[in-house]
Amino acid sequence: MKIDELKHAGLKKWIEEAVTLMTPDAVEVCDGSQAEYDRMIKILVDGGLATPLKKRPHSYLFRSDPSDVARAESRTFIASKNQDDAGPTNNWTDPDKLKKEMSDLYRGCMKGRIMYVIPFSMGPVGSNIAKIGVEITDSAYVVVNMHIMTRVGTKVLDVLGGDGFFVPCYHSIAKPLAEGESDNGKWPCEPDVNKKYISHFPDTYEIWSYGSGYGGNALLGKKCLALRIASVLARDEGWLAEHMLILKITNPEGKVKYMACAFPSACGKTNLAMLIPTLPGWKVETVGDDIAWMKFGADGQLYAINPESGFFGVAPGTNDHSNYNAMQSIRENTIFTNCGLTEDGDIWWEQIGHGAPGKEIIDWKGRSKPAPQDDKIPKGEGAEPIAHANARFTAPARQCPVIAAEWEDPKGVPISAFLFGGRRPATVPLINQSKNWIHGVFMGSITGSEITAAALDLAAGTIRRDPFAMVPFCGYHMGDYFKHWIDLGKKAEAEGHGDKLPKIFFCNWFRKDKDDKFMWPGYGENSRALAWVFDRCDGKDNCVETPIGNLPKPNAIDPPEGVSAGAMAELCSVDIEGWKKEIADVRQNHYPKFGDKLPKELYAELDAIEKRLNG
Ligand code: GTP
Ligand code: SPV
Ligand code: MN
Repeated sequence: MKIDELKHAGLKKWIEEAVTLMTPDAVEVCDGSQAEYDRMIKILVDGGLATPLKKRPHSYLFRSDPSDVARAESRTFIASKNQDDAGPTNNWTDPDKLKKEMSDLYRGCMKGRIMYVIPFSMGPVGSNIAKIGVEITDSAYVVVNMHIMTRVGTKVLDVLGGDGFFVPCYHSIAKPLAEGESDNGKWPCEPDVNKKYISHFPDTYEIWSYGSGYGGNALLGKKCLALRIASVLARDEGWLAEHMLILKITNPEGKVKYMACAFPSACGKTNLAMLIPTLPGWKVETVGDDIAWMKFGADGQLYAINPESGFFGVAPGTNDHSNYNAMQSIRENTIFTNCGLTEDGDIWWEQIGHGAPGKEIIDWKGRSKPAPQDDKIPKGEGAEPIAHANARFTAPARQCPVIAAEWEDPKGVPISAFLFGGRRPATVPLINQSKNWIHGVFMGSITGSEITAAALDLAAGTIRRDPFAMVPFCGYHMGDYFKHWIDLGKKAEAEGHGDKLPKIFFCNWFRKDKDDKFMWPGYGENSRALAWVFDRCDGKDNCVETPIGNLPKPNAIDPPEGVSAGAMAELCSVDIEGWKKEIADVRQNHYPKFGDKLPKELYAELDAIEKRLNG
């Protein structure tokens, strides 16, 4: 499609401005067809960027530049007019200054390349919860990934009509081509991390990204639109845009509930969303694995949709035992980035469940290495894994064997419970129910986790507070964000719907013993905690009140194989001294960051829990 054929005058003008600034050789408006996908793939294979995988139909491996392997948080900006609107957890910069700086970079940045215009819908096309974005990009890799992760093309333009609202998203990989030059197998991007930009303009709902071609930096529907910009829209319009998976769970009697769970990046959302319960008779199905958009219905119930249509999942650690359904989802039509390549033409990564076939393997940097005999993460000095720790697969959600029938229902699914969690080697119990909504918001606000490889510029392994798993993704001041959560609860209660609010839980699959071993086997065994949550939502008498919340009664959760009764009791009890330290840290180091914007209700919760711990 040509620009002239577009019906939306504002869209046309915006594209024309971008063309003038970025000077591509040609412009194409994406129609979202299979033919278009195949054509992009051919360009990527011909350019030496994609390797077709003999073992997986219509699947390709990409190797990115070593500078471009994860989200770049230090280069992610919230450029609100008021610095105070960005808050202490975001990098703020003045929007006019940033636009000027980036316009200079964008000038001529697409020379020698094609500009692709991608109209996309976050959420089922036409759903009243869905939002439309349009991404301009010079990356065919972005086009094929957007085809999988979002709903792309002419059908979106039809809904947009002549004057509909869309979020304009600029993206460039920052690698113009000289006459006769081609990518020639080298991932194009700006290799200097400090020259990459992932910028958000919340006052005007715009996104400008420059220099990175990877994941959330480049697929702008995902973290940029569906979380950072959408969180601002949600605050303004009274709904929630959250870094949460959505799962459907059915008990042995056939009763169904839906849960939405927030864990930081690489802390187990995709795994939990697709888990195969070890508890007999229980079933889990997937609605979404990363993002939830939620609105209250006229009946006072909170309904959630998954705005995405694919999974951009962490590859290492995924195997038939840990996540069988993900392994099935990636058998075909899948894009792999930064995995190993085996001699027989398949992907490979650490903890995939088996060693690599043949004598040699190509690692994520394109080097030939001896094929590993087992799938252990290499340890010791200079040891390098074959796949990057943040290697990912992009797969269509419809390929998941346990995708829930209602995953594309435009009205969403009713949420009974929220779970917050992270990687906490100590202190935080396996599962804990909040005393009420505000106490639940308090627990969400103090969530912390060990840092993972999902962000470029943070020291993996250290613990940081990541309230609601939203620190990298909240597009405004997090003190206001906490208030938004409190207000939604108060409003529901004032309207007589307090009993329909989701119950709030705190979980931790990552407790470690003194030998640094996980105390809880995780994965499918997490169904034991989910079953307890399910029964709590039905008011079952299976908990004991403690200073930190409602914990499972002794024996309420059967220990899985390999977990002793003693370990189980430890996982489900309050570590009073540990919690005293936790609370002191929140008071001294965490809450003061939010200044006056920290809602007084949360300080009251902090006082109350401290008193209970000392009592
Ligand atoms: P993002 O896509 O970055 O938001 O990550 P995510 O939250 O979806 O995490 P994912 O499910 O991809 O899991 C990340 C890593 O954690 C993988 O290596 C998993 O194998 C591992 N993991 C997931 N669930 C568990 C669990 O219950 N226990 C343990 N020990 N590891 C887990
Ligand atoms: C995350 O980091 O939480 C992801 C991957 O889901 S990315 O899309 O790159 O943000
Ligand atoms: Mn994520």
